[in-house]
Amino acid sequence: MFKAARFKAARFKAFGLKATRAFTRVGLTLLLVSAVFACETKTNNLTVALNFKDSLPPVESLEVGEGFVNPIGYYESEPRFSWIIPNSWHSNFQSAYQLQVATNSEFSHNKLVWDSEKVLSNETSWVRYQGAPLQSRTKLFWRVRAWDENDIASIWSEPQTIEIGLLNNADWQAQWIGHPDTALDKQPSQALIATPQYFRKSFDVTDDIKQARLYITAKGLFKAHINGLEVSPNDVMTPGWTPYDKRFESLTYDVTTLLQSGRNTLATILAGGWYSGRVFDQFESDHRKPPRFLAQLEITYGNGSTQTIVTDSTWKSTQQGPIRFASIYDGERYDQNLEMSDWAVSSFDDEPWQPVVTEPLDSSVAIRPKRHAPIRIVEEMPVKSIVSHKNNTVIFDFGQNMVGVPRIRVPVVAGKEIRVRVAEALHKGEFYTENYRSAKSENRYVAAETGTVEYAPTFTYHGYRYVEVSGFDSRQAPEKNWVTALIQHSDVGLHASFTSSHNKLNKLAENIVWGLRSNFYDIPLDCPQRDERLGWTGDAQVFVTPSMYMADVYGFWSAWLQSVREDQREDGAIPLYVPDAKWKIDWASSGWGDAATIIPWQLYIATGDKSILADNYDMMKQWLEHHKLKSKNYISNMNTFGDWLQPYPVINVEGDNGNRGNTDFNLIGTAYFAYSVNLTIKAAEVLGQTEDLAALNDLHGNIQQSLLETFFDQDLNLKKGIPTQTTYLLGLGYDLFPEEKRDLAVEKLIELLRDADFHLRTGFLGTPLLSEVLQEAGRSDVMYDLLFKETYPSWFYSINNGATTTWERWNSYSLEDGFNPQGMNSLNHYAYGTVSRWFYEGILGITPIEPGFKKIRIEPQFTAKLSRASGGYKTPNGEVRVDWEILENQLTMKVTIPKNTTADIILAQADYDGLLLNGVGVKPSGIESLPAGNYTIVSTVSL
Ligand code: RAM
Repeated sequence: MFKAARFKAARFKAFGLKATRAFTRVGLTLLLVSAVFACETKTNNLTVALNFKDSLPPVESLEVGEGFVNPIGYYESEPRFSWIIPNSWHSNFQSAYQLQVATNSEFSHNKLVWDSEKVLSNETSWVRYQGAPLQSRTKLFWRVRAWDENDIASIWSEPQTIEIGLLNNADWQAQWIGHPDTALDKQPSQALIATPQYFRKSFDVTDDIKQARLYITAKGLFKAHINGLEVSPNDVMTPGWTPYDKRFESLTYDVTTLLQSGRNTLATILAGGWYSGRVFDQFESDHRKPPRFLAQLEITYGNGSTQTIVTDSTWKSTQQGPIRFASIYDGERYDQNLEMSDWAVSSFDDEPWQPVVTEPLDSSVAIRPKRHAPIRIVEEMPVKSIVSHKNNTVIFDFGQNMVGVPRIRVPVVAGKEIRVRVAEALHKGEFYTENYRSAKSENRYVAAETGTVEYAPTFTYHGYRYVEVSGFDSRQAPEKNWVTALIQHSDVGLHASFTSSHNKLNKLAENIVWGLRSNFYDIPLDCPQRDERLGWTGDAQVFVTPSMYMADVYGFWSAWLQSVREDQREDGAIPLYVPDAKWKIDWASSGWGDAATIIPWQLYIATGDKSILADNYDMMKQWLEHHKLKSKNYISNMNTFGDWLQPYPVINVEGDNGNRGNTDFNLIGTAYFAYSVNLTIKAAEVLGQTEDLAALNDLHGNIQQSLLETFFDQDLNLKKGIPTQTTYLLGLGYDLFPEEKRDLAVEKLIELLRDADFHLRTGFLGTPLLSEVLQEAGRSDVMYDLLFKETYPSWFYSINNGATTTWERWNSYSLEDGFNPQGMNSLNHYAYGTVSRWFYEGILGITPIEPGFKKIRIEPQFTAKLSRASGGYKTPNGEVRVDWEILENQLTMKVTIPKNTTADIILAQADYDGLLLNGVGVKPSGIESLPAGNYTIVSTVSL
């Protein structure tokens, strides 16, 4: 329940009392006045609010589900609604809300579908709709008003809309269609399957259109056109990647304005993508599934009648279009000679095209609305410099490693082939693609006429910084504007804002954001460039919280978790990467499969949305069953990738490449077993699954005891194997040592760090734990030492060697020697970017005390190494910001706390005797439970 009294600002008290009385007295009249008032506020919100004492300005940032604004094609039949309290409220807290959902925007009484009535609650996020479940295509309006702690109501928000997508397979009258030559009984070759298919269908529009929706998806990738125009030019690689044996995502487009009266044409290009191209496997022969296309265009006329155009046997198709070949890993081939001008408009003669083959929908494979933003072209980047030009080959440098496709605009000679290759880095000055392994990542364009062509591939993507173009008209001198990078990623809002007084630290922060941007490509990828690009679960679990600080990625992660659930095996095993239809590697790994418990829990902490736990709770429990299956006497024997890519591994077995590091595998497995049980206990508590608690608590106790007895002596020395930094990080980070031995464990860790001259000896699993463990132990000084190290292995080592993204290995590359010759070596892996979490939680000191940042702790870790740090985090309640500056031990810190939250500010290094909060002296306890507002703190600090 809401406890506002303590924070009530005295100066608004009288106002509040008057208003409350007024509200009860005038009741309905006030509602009517509010409605009139709502119109007026459009012109002058604040002035009107001040004049009209009984109403507060409306709530803001109204969203459906994970950040959708007025969505069409929405995926839930019982949506969740969220809003935030605006800064223009004088008061700080919500004490109640009312949410209405209606079939008209006037919210007339007889049109209400659901009215929550006034609910006494401070909740502003994830409020679940409780009316009758919404059906496919339903279009509704919703609005919210809220009351503050003085029971003064806001006016209603502007009406918002929500439209449901096609929720069931039964909603589809369409059938899958394909080019007849690709029919399975014709045993199509791999080459034929990799040749894009073109489809078209013309139809008449007979009346004035009120609304038209295109529901669309593919087994493969599609690019749709209506009357020659692309339906959604910026959406690429749709529908995206899900476990295709379980589910495809459909997209919904509003195409009302693309249609015209009379003859219209719906047309599409279809390619194999992740469905039937090469994915991880080395041999193309493994992929013989022909791509298929599915679309349903639903037109509603002004007179209420409807018309539906579906993919069926009346469509025509060809494989003789200009895109001759398309592959995620290998790039695209385009032949200008085969261009079919106007192929997507009604006047085109499709006589030579063939009727398609059709396939019915498979009832065991769901088609569901896409539940997160598609990959889009989000930015165009110009070339920074031309690196070299010799023998009709030119190399362009964008100055930034990133992901997407290059668009070329180059002079060509008829009959010649232009070759466009990409690379992440140069090796000793030469174009280097070895680290792409078998991925050819090459686009070819055959020119039909001499002149200038513009071309960007449609059905592939690359991770790159450099572009090499050859075969152009050699009479022309290359210019920088010949190439533009079309940057693509899942269209998540970016709000990483950390900066400091230290340039290298800022560069590191920037590189980490590029790591995120490069690898959030419909699913969380390990890397975006070589013949891999998979949803590796271990990388994902370490990066989930850091990513939440930098971008609006809740929808991205919750969508991917659905795929993880779908791919969980009967014995509870979680695949090494998701989607994973193949299970080529038939085992689960500790630290990787634990994504099943860690990601839901971390998302719950960041958002406060219990449904993420409810949706995944069964998966979490099933994963524990798998842990049990792989352990004996509570000691795990599960396979593991270990502390992946730990530097300086001691290699005991000949032929071992040392990638898995030296932390004992069973210790890692047992620590993750315990941690996963611990998180499941917490989830059970939140969800009220009390019947599970006794057994889970017992299990946790037993694992912890066995772990201590098996691996450690009384003084926490490791009984066998090599003690590593990660050994103690796991014990401390996952709370496995008894309370009275934590200090001892910290000493052991620091001893090991000192042995390494305060350099890292940690891989994927250990590295993310360092900051949290050291800060909690009061040793942020050590964390700063590690963070500011310049030499290998350290974060700044990569910066010193020209990195523009985070690397897979601590020594992936050096300016002097070029690429590390080890085979597996990407320059764009986000795993070591987990340290960004500490920029927000440590350097700025922003952490949630309560899930969803309802209560916030602000505990910045000051250091003599930095004179300034600033940044913010977009919590579900609004932005919390911290800016601090220290000049000669004099701290000035500005803090912004969002409405409807409170914050405790803890300044361990401050001298409280002279501390001023907004000019007033306070005791340390005086900086607790601060309500929303802007604060300035001045104090001397000892560093
Ligand atoms: C590599 C991937 C990934 C890692 C696995 C174990 O191939 O790139 O980052 O999680 O191996």
